[in-house]
Amino acid sequence: MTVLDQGQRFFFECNGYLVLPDVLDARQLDALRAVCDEAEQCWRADASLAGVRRHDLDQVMAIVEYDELFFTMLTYPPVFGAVRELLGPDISLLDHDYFITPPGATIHKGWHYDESFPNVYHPRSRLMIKVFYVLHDIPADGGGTVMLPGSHSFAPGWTLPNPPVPEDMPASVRMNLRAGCAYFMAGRLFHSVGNNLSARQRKLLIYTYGHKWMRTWDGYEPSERVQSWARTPMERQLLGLTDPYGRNAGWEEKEREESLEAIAEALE
Ligand SMILES: O=C(O)CCC(=O)C(=O)O
Repeated sequence: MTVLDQGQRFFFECNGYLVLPDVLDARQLDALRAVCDEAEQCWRADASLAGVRRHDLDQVMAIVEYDELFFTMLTYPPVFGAVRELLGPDISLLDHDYFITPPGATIHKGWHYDESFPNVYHPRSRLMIKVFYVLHDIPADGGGTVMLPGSHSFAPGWTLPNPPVPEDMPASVRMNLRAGCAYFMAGRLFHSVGNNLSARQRKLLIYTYGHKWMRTWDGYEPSERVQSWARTPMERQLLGLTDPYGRNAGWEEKEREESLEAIAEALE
């Protein structure tokens, strides 16, 4: 049985992104918000902890390091299962962050794509998928990610506009979503952070998945503590602890159940 139905699959193939509505229930949201708040406090109290500290963005880098719940969410079946279907069984983890965008944060010419490898023919390649968990409602003017649907398959050489106001990009869509939704995009999809003109902080938990033969992004190599949390072959594969060219870890009914149990335990 597949996680994505045919309509979702076609939507992703055509548009390069997909929204998964209401994948987190109230209990999961509460638990994730609580560990995010703790991580944020710890990160603010220690300037040596990695991240970006800017007027328009606080990026707590390597969020998985802060709590085992972030780690268990790596294989959250409704989302991970979908991403694995799109990337393939050699899936791995490349980076993971917690983004806090303050009210009033504006972005000038923020359009870009994450996957910029000049020797790859991108329209037919899928190297990365970035997953965003929405932890608090994002209103229409709340800085939701803006995306240009279908741009993941634009041929090399396209010169894309980069309007000063991200939302002015023609044909773009905004990820103004309610808490509990997740969305993900292909690494080559053209996108931008939106302008947060609302009075609320925008808070997102972000995981980027790639293939196990790709290197983990610098600064995201798992500590021994995080490595010790990896109990299943898939968790070890995600952390880059298996042979990059060897057999892929399984993800059958048994692994999905184990993952759900681990999440339930972490929520207790
Ligand atoms: O924060 C966002 O909405 C988008 C983040 C982004 O542009 C990125 O992670 O590459």
